[in-house]
Parts: sequence; C-alpha cells; structure tokens
Amino acid sequence: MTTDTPVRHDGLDGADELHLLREMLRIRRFEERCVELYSATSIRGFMHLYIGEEAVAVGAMASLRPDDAVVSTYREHGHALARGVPAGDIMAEMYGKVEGCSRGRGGSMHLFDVGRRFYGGNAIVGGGLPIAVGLALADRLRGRDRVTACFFGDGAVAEGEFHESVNLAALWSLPVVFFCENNLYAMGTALARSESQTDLAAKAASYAVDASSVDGMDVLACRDAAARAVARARAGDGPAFVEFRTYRFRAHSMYDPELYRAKDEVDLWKTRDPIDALARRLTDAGRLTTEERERMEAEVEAEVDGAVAFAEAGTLEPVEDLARFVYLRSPS
Ligand SMILES: Cc1ncc(C[n+]2csc(CCOP(=O)(O)OP(=O)(O)O)c2C)c(N)n1
Repeated sequence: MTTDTPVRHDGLDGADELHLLREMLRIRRFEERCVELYSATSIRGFMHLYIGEEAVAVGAMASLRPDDAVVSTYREHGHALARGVPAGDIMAEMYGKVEGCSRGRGGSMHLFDVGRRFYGGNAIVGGGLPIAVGLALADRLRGRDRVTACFFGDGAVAEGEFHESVNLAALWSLPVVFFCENNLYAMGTALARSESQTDLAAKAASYAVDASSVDGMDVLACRDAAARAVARARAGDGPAFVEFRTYRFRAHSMYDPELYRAKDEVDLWKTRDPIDALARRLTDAGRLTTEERERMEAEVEAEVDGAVAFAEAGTLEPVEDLARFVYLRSPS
C-alpha cells in the first residue's frame, strides 16, 4: 500500500535535533569548500553536489546501526559524512590521494569504506540496488538482524535494476530499505518526461513492498519515515520503499549549464532550505542560541579546514603501484 507517512513534530528533544543540525551543516560546508577547491583545480574529474538534500542523508542515517550496510550513488558525499566516514578521508579521496577512503582511485563518485559498511559511491545509475539486495540476502542467509539502506535518485526508478531489485527483495522478504531521493530531475530530464507513473511510491507498491512518501526538506520527517522503514525491515517484515521529496540547489554536476529548469523554481525551493528550517524551529523552541549556532559553525569550519589540510598533505599514488589491485598476483 502507498501511504503518506505521518509527520511527528513532537520529537524536538534537544541534543538529538542539535546533532541533526550539525550533521547537515557538516555536509553543506564540506561541499561548499569542494566547490572552491574544484574551481582551483585541486579537485578534478566529475563532482555532483548534495547541497539542498542534506535532510535526507542525515534523517535516514539516524536510525541505522554501525553494522547495517549503506549503498549510495555518485551524489554520495553527504551519505558518507553522515555515515561517519571521516571528512579527511573523503577530502583526500576527492584529491586522488592514497590516504583517501578509496585509496585515491575512486574520486568523488566512488567513496567506499568497508569498515563502516559503506559500499559506495556507484557511478552507474541504479547500480547500487542489486548490490543492496545481495548484501541483504547475505545477512538473511547468515541469520543476522542487519538492515541494508540503499540510496538512489528518481532516475534509477526508470531502470530495469530498480524493478528486478525491488521485486526480488519483496519476493524473498529481504531486510533492505530503498531510499529514493526524488529531486525531480535525472540530470536534465524532468521526472514526467521519462516516467509514465510519476507517483514513485505507487510504482514501488506494485511490487508489494511497504511504500511511503515524505517531505525530504524536513529532517525530522525524514528521520521518522526512515525509522519506521528500518524497524520493519529489522523485525523481518520485509523491504520498504521511502520516497523523499527533495531538491538539489546546485546544478546536476560541475559541468551542467542548467538549461532545463527555471531560476524561480530553484529560488522557491531554496526558501525551504532544510538547515534554515531546523535552525529556525530550534531557535523558536528556545533550544538554539546565536552563540551556540556560531560555535557549531566554527567547529564545522575547523573540521573542513582539517580535512583540506589532510588532503593537501597526502601523497599521489606512486607510478609503480598503478597496476596494484587490477591484476591478481598468482600464488608463488
Ligand atoms: C546506467 C546509466 N545510464 C546513464 C547514466 C548517465 N547519468 C548520470 S547521472 C544521470 C541522472 C540520474 O538521475 P537520478 O537518478 O535522479 O539522480 P540525481 O542525479 O538526481 O541525484 C544519468 C542519466 C549513468 N551514469 N548510468
């Protein structure tokens, strides 16, 4: 069944909400610095920013345990940071340094951290969904009560991998949660131009999974919807699909002239900035003072400075290591 998840706003419980605010700020400031570094050519290659969508990663990640698995897309800096991958490891990866979380071999689109059960960073649209189903199947076979969270965009819902993955997950009642970040566009293609059914939760529900839609600009709503989906999956009640209605404030990637959407539309969504919205709510509730906000900003800024310093001080891979991990060494 498709349901609209009820939003609970009774949960303004001080420390928790400040943590959500700080996590969203970390993502925002990290990526803003990435833009500067990209312009300065310290970061090269492709780069897709998450700015505007922070509430989804932060809200959804809040209900996951460290032994759960997370699978993401090429727009994954926010997921990696919210998952606990150190900012320095991510920044060094963006720089292509050996100290990066993927040893400098993946770059922006292929952040990976097995220790934190963060399985990408996948450049192929829809490519993460079968990986997530495989991880969830492995947990099921081994009798673990772990959940796999799979993040993907609205564009992936038009891919065959979405249909095969959701179908199998439902058929086998696997503990996987499908977190769809519907930011209305797949690169330059509006949803209605590529999908006959634009109600994505209805589409998922046709595979008999629990499906819901939620305001992706409201971190508390995201947290509540994800908590419900994760709890179901962990209890053995099968997969869930959550559509987060969100928006990216920046272009698709650093190379996109953005000819497919009106500036007015972007400006309207910016008035719903998830960071401002939570900060306002906390301030109104008397839980956030100007001094606390400034302190938080300064701490986040210092973390980003540290990440950049770590990346700058890192080393590029030596030429003699280029074929390492590419060919299997035959046992001697
Ligand atoms: C299988 C595949 N087809 C096409 C592409 C090219 N491509 C890169 S991003 C993108 C749009 C994906 O949009 P969406 O899934 O909505 O994610 P968003 O970028 O909006 O977060 C496309 C078509 C690709 N990377 N992989």
